[in-house]
Amino acid sequence: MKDLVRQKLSIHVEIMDLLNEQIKKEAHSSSIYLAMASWCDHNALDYSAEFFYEQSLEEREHMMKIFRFINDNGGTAYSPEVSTINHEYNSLEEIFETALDQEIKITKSIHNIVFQCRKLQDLTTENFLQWFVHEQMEEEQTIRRALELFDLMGSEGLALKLLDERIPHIRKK
Ligand code: OFO
Repeated sequence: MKDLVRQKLSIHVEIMDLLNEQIKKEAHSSSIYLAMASWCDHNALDYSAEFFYEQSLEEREHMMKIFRFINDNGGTAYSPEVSTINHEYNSLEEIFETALDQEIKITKSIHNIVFQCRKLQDLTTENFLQWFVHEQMEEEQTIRRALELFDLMGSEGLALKLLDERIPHIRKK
């Protein structure tokens, strides 16, 4: 991008680059969750499959929010490439543990951009990212609620089926 155009951005140039990195991370999350939905579908865990289909869509929406924010503020958003998506899992519990790790990584990444915004006095982006800070807190809580179910109910045979039926209730309305 030409320097003059970059100087006209209402968001800081370094922050815009971090936001483009975040677009890739959100796209990656969306694809990871789609692979998880597929695994659940193949293992007849219908409610968990629905949860991850929805989660995948939400991550795409997060990606689009950032994408539009960059373009609306005079920057250039880059369409992300996504690679190396794991499709092999040993259990539903492993899937939710992996999902929690992924969300924690995303939370750290969002917090890092907020810290950089403060350093560079980019108040516009800091304000925009507050929604994501809150969203991440909720997403981590939701997945932790799923993991608690494994401790409470177990994960073999009928217990797994019953646990799967509880999955639609882990999101707070
Ligand atoms: Fe949960 O990752 Fe998006 O923000």
